[in-house]
Parts: sequence; C-alpha cells; structure tokens
Amino acid sequence: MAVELYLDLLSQPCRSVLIFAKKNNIPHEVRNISLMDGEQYGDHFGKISLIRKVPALRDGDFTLTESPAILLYLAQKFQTPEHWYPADLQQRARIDEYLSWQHCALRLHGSKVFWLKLMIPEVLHVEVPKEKMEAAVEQLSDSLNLLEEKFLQDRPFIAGGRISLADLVAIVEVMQPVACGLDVFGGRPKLNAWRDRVQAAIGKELFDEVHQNILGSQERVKEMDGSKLESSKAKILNLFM
Ligand SMILES: N[C@@H](CCC(=O)N[C@@H](CS)C(=O)NCC(=O)O)C(=O)O
Repeated sequence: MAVELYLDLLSQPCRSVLIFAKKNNIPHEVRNISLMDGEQYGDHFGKISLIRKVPALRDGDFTLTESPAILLYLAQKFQTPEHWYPADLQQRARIDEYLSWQHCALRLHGSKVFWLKLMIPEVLHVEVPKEKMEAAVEQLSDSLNLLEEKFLQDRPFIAGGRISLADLVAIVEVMQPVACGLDVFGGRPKLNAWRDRVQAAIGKELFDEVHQNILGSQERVKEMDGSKLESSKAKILNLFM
C-alpha cells in the first residue's frame, strides 16, 4: 500500500521527503497542503497532524510528523540502500548529529533570510530594517561555515564517501536562501563542490523538479495574496523579526 505524504514543496523538509521517496521508488501518494492557503489548519489535516505542520505521513492507521522521523521510517520500512543511513555506529551517529544540529542552525537561519529578504517585504508588505537583514545573513554565514568546517571537513559527504540523509536534509535548507536571490555559494568552493556531488547523487532532473517551485519564488511573490497570511502574520513577524 502506498504511503500518503502531505507536502508543500515551498517547505524544505517536504522537499527532502519527496526526493527520498522518489529516488528510492517508495510507493507514495502526494497530498498537497498549501501553506499559503492555510490548508494546514483544515479539519482533515488536523486529523493527520495536531502539530499542523508539513511534512506529515500516513501509512494505513499510522500517522507521523517531523521530517527526520519520516525519513528514518521510510528508510527502515522500505530498506533503502544502506548509504542513506548506514549500519556503522559512528557513521550513523554523524548523521544523527547533523539532523539534531540543523533545526536551530542552518534551517532556522536559511528560513530567516528567505522570509526577511523576500516574503516579509514583498508579500506581507512590512519593511525589514537593514541591520536585521545583515544580522540574519551573518547568522546564515556562520551556519554555512559550520556545515563546511565541522560537518563536511574534507569528506565528500557529511557521513563519508556517499550521500546520506544528512546531505539530503542539508541541501534543501541551503537552497531556501538561494531561492530569495542570496549568493550562498559565492566564495565557498567546498560548498559548491559538495552541492554538485549531492545533486549528482540525487539526479539533476529530480533535484530540479522538486526545487522548481521554490526557485521560482522571486517571480511568484508578485502574484501572492498577502491577505491570505493575515492570520499568521503576527506569528511570522515574531519568529523572524
Ligand atoms: N521540524 C519539522 C518542521 C516542520 C515545519 O516547520 N514545517 C513548516 C513548513 S517548512 C510548516 O508546516 N509551517 C506551517 C505553519 O507553521 O503554520 C520537520 O522537520 O518536519
């Protein structure tokens, strides 16, 4: 039976889940939840996830939230190739270490730049002070430094010689600030080379297909109706400003 994946591809963790499912030929059906239209607050989605965030998974009577948990569930249930989450204790621990770190670092900082540079001024029509923007770019830069210096070091991928869940979760976060026009890879040859390896391991076609929406954001904001975000506006500003 196919698992149901509740996704909005503007969301980084949703992209990692979809890439993983497609790359590994996991039988799945996508249920689109448009965050811009507030569909996460609907009655049906409330039965899938009380947290009301995407991604979420339904497998028969079983429901699951949180992308690392979903990725690990899919990897174990469908016995995906070992390199995604190797049996070796220390390689596995390296992946767990990255997955634990990234929420409050690369994920938070990349999202913040995306919202401050694009969504808040262009869709919510709130001016972002220059110092706030600069501080957010600086925080993101610190996280990217750690990705390069601590997590990658001189290895081709985070856990060693092959792509793992850690690289997948990392690349989708790195692409978020790229989507608002920030030159994330400039002056970072190590990050550039890693991105190329990750893209090649995923497959360029799949990578581009899943990132198509988010990479069109600078154009799409022009048509977005900010009033749809009115009920979440205070929460968003509180989180990022
Ligand atoms: N820790 C969660 C984060 C999920 C999350 O923050 N999802 C966002 C989109 S990236 C969401 O659904 N936001 C909707 C909302 O907060 O209303 C994961 O890794 O899956």
